[in-house]
Amino acid sequence: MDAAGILMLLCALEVVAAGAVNPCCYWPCQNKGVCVNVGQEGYECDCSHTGYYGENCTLSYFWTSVHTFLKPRPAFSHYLLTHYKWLWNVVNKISFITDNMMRLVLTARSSLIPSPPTYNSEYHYLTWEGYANVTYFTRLLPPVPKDCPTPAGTQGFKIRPNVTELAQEFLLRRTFIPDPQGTNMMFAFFAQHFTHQFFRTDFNRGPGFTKALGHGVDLNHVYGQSLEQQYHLRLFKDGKLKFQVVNGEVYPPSVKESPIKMKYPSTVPVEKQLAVGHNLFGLVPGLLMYATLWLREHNRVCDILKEEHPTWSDEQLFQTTRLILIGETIKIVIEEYVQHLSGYHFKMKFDPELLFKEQFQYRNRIALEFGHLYHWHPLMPDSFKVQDREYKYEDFLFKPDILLDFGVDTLLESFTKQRAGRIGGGRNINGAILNVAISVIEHGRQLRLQPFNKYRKWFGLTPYTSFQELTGETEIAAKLEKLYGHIDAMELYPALLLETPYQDGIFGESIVEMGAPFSLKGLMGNPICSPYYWKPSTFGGQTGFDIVNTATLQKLVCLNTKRCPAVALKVPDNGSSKSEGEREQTKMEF
Ligand code: SCL
Repeated sequence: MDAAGILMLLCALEVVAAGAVNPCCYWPCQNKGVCVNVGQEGYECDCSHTGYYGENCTLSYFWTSVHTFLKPRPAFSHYLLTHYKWLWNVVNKISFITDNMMRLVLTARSSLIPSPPTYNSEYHYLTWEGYANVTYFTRLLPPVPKDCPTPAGTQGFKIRPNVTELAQEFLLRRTFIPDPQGTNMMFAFFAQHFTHQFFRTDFNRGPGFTKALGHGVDLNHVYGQSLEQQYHLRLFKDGKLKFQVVNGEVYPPSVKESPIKMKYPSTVPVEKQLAVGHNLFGLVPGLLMYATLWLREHNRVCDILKEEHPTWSDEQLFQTTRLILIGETIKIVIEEYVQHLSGYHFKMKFDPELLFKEQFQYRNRIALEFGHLYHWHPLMPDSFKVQDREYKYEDFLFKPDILLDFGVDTLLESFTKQRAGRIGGGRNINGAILNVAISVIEHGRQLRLQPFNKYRKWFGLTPYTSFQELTGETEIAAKLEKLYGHIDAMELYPALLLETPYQDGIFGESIVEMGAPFSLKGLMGNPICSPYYWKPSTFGGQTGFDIVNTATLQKLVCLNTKRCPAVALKVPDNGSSKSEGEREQTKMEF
């Protein structure tokens, strides 16, 4: 008998000695019913508002059955949305259809996210603390009860596979696997820059806590986390942010002018340490590049607002510009970033009015599970190409000089050309950052995340019945089965990366079906999307409202760079990126 076997036996004896297993560890309640243990060894399922009834919430009411019968499977919808381009080209021109489809996408996805938020990592039952204490990430599924026989409840082994071995065996890149959707480094750095405003784990307190108390798109990575940081970053003239001019171009100020606590190694001299809203953005030149673009955009919008409102104070110009940039960000994320990521031929639209007649809560709380599934380190290449140079990780990280020496334009060109790695399918994380994946798995265990299949169920997906079904092959599946014992004990993060990706897709069904609801809820749950905010006056009048409603990544670049390089979130395939003429047009429009 091996060590795991002995432990299992000991565990079984322990259980016998203690009397009985907490029945909720068997996850008896189906269809989102809530398990409550009653007496010494009993339980009850609370099936309220689930559309189901019966002891384990397994019996469906009539309309639930009708609904379930009519609802297409996610894999089917995804197939339709990513095929028949010619059909979508027609559909996309009929606003009656696209508006209704977009509304359906938004409501169907958002309805999977509890709002107001429910659990956090401290409580497996509802609490006022869990609701009110925004220093926690919320939790879609409560932690596995501490008295369960195994980390997955009752299935699988008591001891989880060694994390380092797991990562090295299944996640470590052998040879670079390019993303079949053509995703480039421009996308990868956008993702990193954008998401780090709401994924800011407070590691001093633990992996269940966050420093980003806005829980959404508040642009704290541009404006700082606190009022103190914001004041250091502001010029206090015409609403603008502080900046410095290097080689005739505008860049973020150094920490000398903006004394905020940035994280740089001591090898970077103080005058070279750029100060931006997120204290870790000195890490990657790609992050500093986006930080510079948004800083330039902020000051550009301030000029436009000041022209229209010469009487406005610095404060009003600053605050209004911030709202405009939040709007621009959401517009670009939905219509370009999510558009690209989804691979849909259906054209996504950012229009808050689509939800005005729907039941929708304009609030958001970042979930721990969202943070876990967004660890997209496979995107990172083996080396970073800038013009004719190629940088290894150690020569690229914490090198703000790369931005200042080459300039924003050159980085934009280079990052648009370089292909990113495929996220799904396994074995595609560069060794230099494998430690991050290791930490994610460790945190998942520490936080007692429920097993992968439980998340599949929550999002309306059928749980996998075998590792073969998960990975779509036999070799890795067999190894996983040996390590975990049962598919119902498989952990969330490794499963997301090891699931068979969609055909020519960046990742598989689970990342899409779990990521899209969190993502869209976070974007549309922003207060600027609510009826009292979503009007021209919020953005300083029609001009500001137009800036939001016509924002594109290409415009963000063109209006803030000298050369106006062609950019996109995927590598150019002959003729897909904008022509010189079209870009001239973009420049002329302003
Ligand atoms: C998606 C996302 C964020 C994370 C993971 C997946 C995604 C739609 C239609 N979104 O936005 O695929 O697509 O929302």
